[in-house]
Amino acid sequence: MYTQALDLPEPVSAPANGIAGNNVSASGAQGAAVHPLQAPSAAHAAQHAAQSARFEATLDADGKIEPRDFMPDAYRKTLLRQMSQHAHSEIVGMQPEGNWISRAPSLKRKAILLAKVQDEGGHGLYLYSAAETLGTSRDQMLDALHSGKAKYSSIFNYPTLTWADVGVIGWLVDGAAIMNQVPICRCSYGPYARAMIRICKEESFHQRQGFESLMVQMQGTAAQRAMVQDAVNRWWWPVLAMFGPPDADSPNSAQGKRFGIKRISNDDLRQKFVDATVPQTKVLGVSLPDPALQWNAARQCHDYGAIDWSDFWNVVNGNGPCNHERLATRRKAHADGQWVRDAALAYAAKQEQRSMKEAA
Ligand code: BYC
Repeated sequence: MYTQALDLPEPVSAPANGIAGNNVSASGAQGAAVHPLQAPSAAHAAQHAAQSARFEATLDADGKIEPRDFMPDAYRKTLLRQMSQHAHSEIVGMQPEGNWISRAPSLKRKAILLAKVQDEGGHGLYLYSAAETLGTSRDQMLDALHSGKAKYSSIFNYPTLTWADVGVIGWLVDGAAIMNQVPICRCSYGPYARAMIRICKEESFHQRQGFESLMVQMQGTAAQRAMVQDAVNRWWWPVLAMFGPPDADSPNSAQGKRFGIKRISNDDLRQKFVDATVPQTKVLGVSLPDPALQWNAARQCHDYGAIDWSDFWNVVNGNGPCNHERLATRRKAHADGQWVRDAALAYAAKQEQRSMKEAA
């Protein structure tokens, strides 16, 4: 779907202004390499200034930065942080719904759920591949996840207590994910933007299947309707928090916007999500657990109640209801898959030996 060169250029030493970069221009042309121990020369400083100017001009023109282009360290770091967190969220996000594959109420629902959970795994793989183009290996990213250093979305640390939770995750969690991720299709980093196009198409199917599953349950018995309402009540506030802290408390937003990675702010996305969801609740016949929720004619959008940010930070800091379980399951899955990685490496080594023998 998207290709990206992994043969990243050698980094050059940090110039006098302390911003290290690689020696490839925004147009992909190779610049003059500078030895790491050599003092930054005037020529090097000029080269760096030209590269930075081309980088800024690409951003101003809404162009794409590609893996072999020059990029400032701060850009690389910001992207790696967000893309790796995003990839981790996708693979940890397989767990809450994965728990229901063996308990799906019909063969049809089981097949849909299997496909959805597999899709999430696939999204993680696209995103790890895209993030690797920034020069950090998948192993390094996974180590950061497994050691508890890396973040993943808060939303996956809540339990899935009933079958209705699976529908609500599709409807609300994937719905929120689409709201957040469609603007990322236009982000300035080529591999991330291209990966997001396919991911968003799949998320759209995920959201629809969740809504359809809930529609069927809402046409069932009173107990089924109560189960759906209970799931909506439990997921609504964590889903709103999923968009991230309020803009005023979002330390990464300014830089994300300047770099063309973040196109719409946390609060604006949250507002768009509330406004899109309220009419859907009417079709479904559920209510949202927020007495303050009401249409504001002056603002032409909904007012909603205060989010409990202490709960959000508690979860982000590792103390949510399922953080320990999610991480333990992830570590075990990784350890259980060691034999697959070993087998793949052994096979690749054998193939290489064979082709070398043939070439000799
Ligand atoms: N959970 O300055 P801010 C899916 C952190 S999975 C945890 O606003 P930023 C799916 C944030 O990282 C899709 N942490 O940050 C899968 C930062 O900490 P650091 C998940 C959060 O980056 C399976 C700090 O709070 N989506 O769709 O400007 C089944 C301050 O925040 C969260 C993505 O990953 C959170 N919710 O904005 C179903 C989308 N929110 O890094 C569905 C890509 C904030 O400074 N990511 N933090 O230590 C983004 O768009 C942005 O990174 C965020 C945060 C909007 C999440």
